[in-house]
Amino acid sequence: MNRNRLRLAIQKSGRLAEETMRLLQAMGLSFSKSRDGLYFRVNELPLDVLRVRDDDIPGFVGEGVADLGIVGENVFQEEKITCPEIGGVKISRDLGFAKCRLDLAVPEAFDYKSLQDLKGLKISTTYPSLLREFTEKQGIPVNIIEMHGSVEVSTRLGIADAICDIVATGSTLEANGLKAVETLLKSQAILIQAPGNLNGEKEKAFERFLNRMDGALASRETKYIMLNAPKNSLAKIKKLLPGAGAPTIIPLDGTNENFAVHAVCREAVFWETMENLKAVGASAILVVPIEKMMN
Ligand code: PRT
Ligand code: ZN
Repeated sequence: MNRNRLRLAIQKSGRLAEETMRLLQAMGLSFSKSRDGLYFRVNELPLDVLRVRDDDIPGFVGEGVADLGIVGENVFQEEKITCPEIGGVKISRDLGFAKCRLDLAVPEAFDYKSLQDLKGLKISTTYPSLLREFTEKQGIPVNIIEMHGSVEVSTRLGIADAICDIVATGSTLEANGLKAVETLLKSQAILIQAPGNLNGEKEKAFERFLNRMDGALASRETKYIMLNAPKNSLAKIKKLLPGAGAPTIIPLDGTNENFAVHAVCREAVFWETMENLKAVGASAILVVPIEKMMN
């Protein structure tokens, strides 16, 4: 592997893998397998992609094995507490996918009022460091049982009184007769960056990488909206367009009574927004995705 090429560590398979690849593809990147099959070479930038277990990503970036990593913030924060090398690693972007929470949960029948109720109890988790930090900060001593999977069944098995686990929709908790009572961390996929400066070539590659990533992230939410409206609706319509700068307003029929309004909306456009636009006089409303964007 050529050390003049930027290195990005991503999850090989699992909940982050697919969305991560989709983001890289949305950045216009394509890949060829290295001769030894250990990593992917990106064709468009001097960038190599290492595919590893997510738990190894913060450490690799901290030790400089990789310059960049894409990982869940929960894993990053957990590893950061135990590994001093990760101390200088920076979060450089929130990526908006793999959203979840690290929650404390107790059996449905548990009459939970406050964290005090967990004093001295057994809590099983795959995130012992975050749990220890949280309970110590709150001054609640607990007995932490570290597990490497199946945390959600540990109360039924009598291994623990409560659990501390990742929750997304909440259906796993529900299926196991548990209820969430506290949130320790809100998490999503993040781009992390090694401490220290990159040398010339890599610095340039990183800048291009970030520009493309920002473009891809922005265009994911951003929509192009077109509609027709009578003159007296224009002011109200401008106020309703979510995250739009100055829209383009074009007279439709030479009468200066009816106009076409075109705008780039930098926030999600919901059905409700369209209904509100219609209610103030807009018609023929079209919302179309933007494929690429660069500012
Ligand atoms: O093999 P490798 O070590 O790389 O992967 P992994 O098995 O350790 O992790 P993986 O692929 O399961 O998850 C990767 C990351 O996805 C996590 O670190 C989180 O940042 C994020 N993520 C997002 C989730 C979830 N959503 C999620 N729902 N990680 C785990 N879950 C599990 C959770 O542990 C629980 O068992 O799903 C269940 C809860 O889901 P709901 O929808 O029922 O609430
Ligand atoms: Zn893992």
